Amino acid sequence: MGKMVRILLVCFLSVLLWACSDNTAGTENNDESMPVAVAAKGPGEAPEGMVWVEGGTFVQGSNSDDAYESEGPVHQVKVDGFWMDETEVTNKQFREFVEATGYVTVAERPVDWEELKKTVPPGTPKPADSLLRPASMVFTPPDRPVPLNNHYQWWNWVYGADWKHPYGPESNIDGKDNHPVVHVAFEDAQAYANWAGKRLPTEAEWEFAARGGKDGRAFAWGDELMPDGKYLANFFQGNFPHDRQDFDGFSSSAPVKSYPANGYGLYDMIGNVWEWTSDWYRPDAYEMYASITVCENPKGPESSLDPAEPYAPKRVIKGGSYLCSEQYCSNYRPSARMPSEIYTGQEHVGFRCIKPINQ
Ligand SMILES: [Ca+2]
Repeated sequence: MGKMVRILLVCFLSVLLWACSDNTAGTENNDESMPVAVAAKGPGEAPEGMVWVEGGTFVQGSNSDDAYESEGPVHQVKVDGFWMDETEVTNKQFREFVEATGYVTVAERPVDWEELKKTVPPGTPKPADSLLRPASMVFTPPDRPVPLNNHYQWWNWVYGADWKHPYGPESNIDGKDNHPVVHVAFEDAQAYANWAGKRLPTEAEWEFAARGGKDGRAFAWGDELMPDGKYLANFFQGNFPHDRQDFDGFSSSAPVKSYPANGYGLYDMIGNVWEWTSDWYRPDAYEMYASITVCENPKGPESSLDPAEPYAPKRVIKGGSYLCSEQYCSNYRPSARMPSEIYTGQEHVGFRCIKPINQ
C-alpha cells in the first residue's frame, strides 16, 4: 500500500466517524423472517409522482460470490423514512426543468480545463481546445468479440452527445418523453433536485429503497435473476459487448414503468439506467461501517478515492443499467455500487430524487 493511500485511509477512517453512531436501537427489526412493512402510506399526501419508503434497519452490502469486494463487509444500517420518485427522472420532467430555468448541462458546455486538470495526474498537459468541445460518453460496441478488460473498447467520448442528443448531434429524443434522462453529470442531477425541492438519495437510502422490503436477497425481487424465466428489469442479453439482444424487450433504455414495481412501488430501481447517489465513492467505505452496531443515516465518506483513477472525484452510482451483463458485471443487484466521475455524463446514467419529510 502506497504512503499516499495509507495517509488517505487514516484520514478517511477519522472522517467516517461523523457519519455513523454506535447505536443498538433498531436491531430488533433485522430478523429476516419478520415481515417488513412495504408500500406503507406516508405522512400526509404524497407529492406528485412519489411514493413513501418507510424507514427501517437493513443489511447493506453483499458478501455473495457475485459481489465485488467493495460491496462488503455487510453491515446494519438504519435509515429514516422518505418520499422517493417512483420512476427515474424522465426526459419530459428534465425538459420542464430546463425550460423553467434555462439550465445548461455539463455535457453541453465546453470542458473547463481548470476543473479537468484537478482530476488528472499533476503535470498533465492541457489538451487542444478542439478536444475540449462539449461531449459525453456513448456506448459504441465493436462488431466482434473483444477482451473485457478495457472498457474504452466500447465507450467513446462523442462530441455533441448530450441529454437531447444521446448518440451525438444527429440523434434526438423524439418519442422518448417517458425514457429516463441520461448524459446528466452529478451537478446536473443536483440542480434538478434543488429546483424540484428534493435531493439526491444517499447510497444507504437508495439501497434500502431498492430492496423493496426484501432484506438480504440477491435481487430486488428475490433470490433468482429470472424467476420462472421472466425478465423483471432492463439489463443486457447476448454476448457483451458486441452482440446486443433484446430478450427483455429493450436493447437500450426502456420507457419508465416497463417492468413491475418493487415492494415500495418503485420502478426500475434495478436496470434501465444507473442512478446517481450523493455519496462519495471509496471501495473501502464499508470497512468502517462494519465495526458499528447500527449505522444511522450514513452519508458516506467525506471525499472519494478510486484507486484506478485517484485524482478523479467520483460519486456512487447504483442499480445497474441496460448494459449490465451476466458475463461482464452483474450490477443489477441492490448492493452493487460503482464509481462515476462527477463531471462526465454517460448514455446509461440517470437519477431520481427523494424528499425527506422535514425538507
Ligand atoms: Ca435504474
